[in-house]
Formats: sequence, structure tokens, C-alpha cells
Amino acid sequence: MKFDVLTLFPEMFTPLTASIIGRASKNNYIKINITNIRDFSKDKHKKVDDTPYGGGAGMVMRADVVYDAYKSVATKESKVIYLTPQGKTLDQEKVKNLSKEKHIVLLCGHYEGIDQRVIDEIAPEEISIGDYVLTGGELPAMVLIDSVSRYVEGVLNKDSIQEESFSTGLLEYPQYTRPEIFYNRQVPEILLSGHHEKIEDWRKKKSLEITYNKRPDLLEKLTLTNEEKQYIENLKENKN
Ligand code: 4FL
Repeated sequence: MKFDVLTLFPEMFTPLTASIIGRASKNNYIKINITNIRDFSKDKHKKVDDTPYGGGAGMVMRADVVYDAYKSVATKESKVIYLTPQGKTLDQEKVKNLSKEKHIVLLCGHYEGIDQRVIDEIAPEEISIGDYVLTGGELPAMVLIDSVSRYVEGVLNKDSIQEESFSTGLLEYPQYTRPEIFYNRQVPEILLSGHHEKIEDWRKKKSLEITYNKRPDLLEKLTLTNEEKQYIENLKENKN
């Protein structure tokens, strides 16, 4: 998987050299290429923005400069995404689908925005990472790269991706490690028992319980077995 990022602030992307994403890049499971939109300014002062027609505060990124940066990386094969609060909110299903792409181009806006004509011309898919305003699309682009890369072959070991609860649509069960007692709190007995089947059952129930208590909205989207539905009914009536 290759990511091309179009940004006025390439230095913001150094976090992607650390940890799992950094290793995935080094080992060539993913390729992250950062392009400075400013390199496509034809102006002797390297200007990339100008005052908005109609007046108002702030600056607008010029259509011609953004378009030339886009042209320098995009092919017919590219999935082009503009990170913007106007987009559909990124969720795990969208992340999984994007991981099937070969080439993703991420356009990051800054200042008061980008000239609408280049957005209309490129017609990128618009994606938001949540209903809040940031200083630019750079952090959202990194969030997308991180979440999508986790599904790329070789980036994670296969067990962790299958075991994780968001792939079942549920929240994670709690984890414990040494010491066995911490401030008088014992690790749940079952986890020390070595009964792998019972442990799996306990974890599944914990995932259901935590999802019901903290994010009941997530349960709406899921197809639950009758046993799972019954377990949740019992939770509601405090019968477990
Ligand atoms: C983009 C916020 C995607 C949330 C300012 C410029 C943003 C954003 N998701 N805020 N881009």
C-alpha cells in the first residue's frame, strides 16, 4: 500500500516514523510519501495562498498550486481523499475497505480552506475523523494512515487483528498482567485457571457487558446470536 500526502506542513508527519507504522515503512509493507504543496508554487516568494474573494478573515489555498501538487502524484488507480469536517465520519468499516486500495492520495487543507474549484475538479472522497475543527487535515491524514495500515498484510501479526473486538464490532475485554495482586485488587480467578474455553467465554461476556454499559449504540449495528441477546437481556435485569 502506498500513501501520498499533499500538505503545506511535511514536518508534521514525523510521528509516522515511530512504532508500528515506522517499522511497517522500514520493512516496505507500506510506503508513505509526503509532498510539500509549496513546491508547486510558481511565485518567486513561494506563495500558496491568497485572500478570499468576497472578503473575510484568513487565507485560501490557491486552486492552481494544489492542482499541480495533486497531478504530480495521482494516477487513474489512485483513491483520492480530502480530509475535511464536511466528509463522512471515518469508522472501522471504512478503514477496512480503504485497506484494499493500492494507492491512497491524502489532501490536507489548512488556513480557511482550499479554493472550491480544485475540490470540484479533483472530486476527492471527503472524510472527517470526527465533529470538531482542527488547524488542518494533517492529524486526520495520520489517523487514516495509522488505522488503514493496521489491515495491510505484514503490518500486524494476524492474531492481534482477529482477536481485537472492534473487528467483532464489540469493545475490548479487560487485560491483566503481573503482579497478581495490585493495591488489594486480584486478577480475575478464571484467567489463572488455564481453562482456555472458559476464558474465551468469560472474555466474550466481558466484551458484551462493556459494550452494553459504555457504548450501547454500537450494539445496534450488530447481528447477535440468541445467546448473546439473552446475555444482554440478563445484564439489563442485573441477573448475571
Ligand atoms: C478534517 C477535522 C477532518 C476533522 C480543519 C481542517 C478536519 C479539519 N476531520 N479541521 N480539517
